[in-house]
Amino acid sequence: MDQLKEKFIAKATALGQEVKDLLKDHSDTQVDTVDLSQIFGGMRGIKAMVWEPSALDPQEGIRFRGYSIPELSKLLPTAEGDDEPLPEGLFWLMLVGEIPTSEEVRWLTDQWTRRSNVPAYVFKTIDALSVDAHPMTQLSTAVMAMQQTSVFARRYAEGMNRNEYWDATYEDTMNLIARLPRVAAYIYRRTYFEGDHIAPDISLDWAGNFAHMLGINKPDFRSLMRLYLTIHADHEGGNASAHTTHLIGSTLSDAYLSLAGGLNALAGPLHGLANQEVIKWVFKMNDALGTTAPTEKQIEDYVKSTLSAGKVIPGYGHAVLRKPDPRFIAQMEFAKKYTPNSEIVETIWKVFKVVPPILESLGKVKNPWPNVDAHSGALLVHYGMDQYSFYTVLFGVSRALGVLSALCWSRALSLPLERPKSVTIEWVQEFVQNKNS
Ligand code: CMX
Repeated sequence: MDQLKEKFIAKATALGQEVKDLLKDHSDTQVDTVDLSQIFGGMRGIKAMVWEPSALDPQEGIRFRGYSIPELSKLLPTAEGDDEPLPEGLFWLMLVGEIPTSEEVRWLTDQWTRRSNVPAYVFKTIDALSVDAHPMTQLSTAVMAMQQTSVFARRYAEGMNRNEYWDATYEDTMNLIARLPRVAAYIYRRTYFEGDHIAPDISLDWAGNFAHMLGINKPDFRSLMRLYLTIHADHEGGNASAHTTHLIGSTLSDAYLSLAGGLNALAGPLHGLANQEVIKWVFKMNDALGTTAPTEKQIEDYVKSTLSAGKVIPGYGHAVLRKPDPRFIAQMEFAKKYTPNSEIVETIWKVFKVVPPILESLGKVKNPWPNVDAHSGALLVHYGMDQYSFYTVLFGVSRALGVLSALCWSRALSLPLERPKSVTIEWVQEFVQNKNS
């Protein structure tokens, strides 16, 4: 058994016992009540699932196993000569709850390199789609195509003992994460560079090799990919991509089927697709104004025209956060260090000044501050990646780290089929009437 797997099952067995003991004495303990507004309002804030890799505080933002992003920037191992954290380190932390050593991270990079071979038919499946198919459609199709290599599905069909579910899920998780950069880079080069593909460089780390295969060979872009793929990895369990992955996984669908569903949720404009919408919106604004450096006043007028056309300002607002997203701030810090005087970044910073007071003045927006998607596109454009319809694929590659480490936990803790209760509006009306009579 490999070192990470061994560490994981030791932790999971111990925690599994703690959960059993807890439930033995406290299974009836009430945690929260549910309001009617939550039943109609997208189940906001209802505590109804467990999720080990990360937790989200409305004021502080995300913490991965208790660590904030600034803390992780200092603690996680980096590539030689780079300051940005390696996503391998975050995956290790999310899976077993410990900050890995540099040696452990090197081992994980090596594991993922060894497991990164993508079967030829996956590329053929992608090629069967129109080059105009949205890159997220191409990505989730490719993940579905890889499902036939699922270790879990094969072993389940052979009659696997339920005590081994976690083991097969771990294998799928490692294989799938290892292959994603190759698949995503293939989609990028096929869609925008007429299929001029770039062979992997196995001397590089997971994110560095991804940057290389995308064809942007600036050292700073590799640093950006390491940071990007780290900070987008997880945002607790209730967000749409995480929850979808969890829900599908709860039926014992394997990691491929579960992640493909999660990616489809990420592809919605209220979720991960917002990163493309932000840059699309900025480009449209610049076109309309005939400038690449709009003033704050010009931005203000454009924001107001967007709102009066009945549209949202992409990259702003959040279902949980009530402060500027620390993932936005982390990208801002990166930009200050690596991309001073970038016109597009300057525009994003002006938007950051202009939008919150306008949203606040509407009186209904619960969080007027920027989320993760408000900044990422500007950095990508700065490094030459202006094909914004690809951006959510980058988010998806990163999101796999969090949702699949959570899937390993779901299988190790034997979490059951998810099956909440729905009610009809008539039921609600009668319930309210009876309660008040
Ligand atoms: N621009 C304009 N109006 C906004 C807004 C924005 N950025 N954010 C929220 N509002 C509006 C809502 O549409 C809602 O209006 P109605 O009551 O008329 O329907 C009202 O303010 C209240 O919404 P809320 O409770 O503040 O926000 P929700 O929890 O319902 O929605 C979110 C959260 C993210 C969907 C919303 O803020 C939004 O649409 N933002 C723009 C899209 C975006 O950036 N999504 C990415 C989120 C991060 C991610 O998942 O990647």
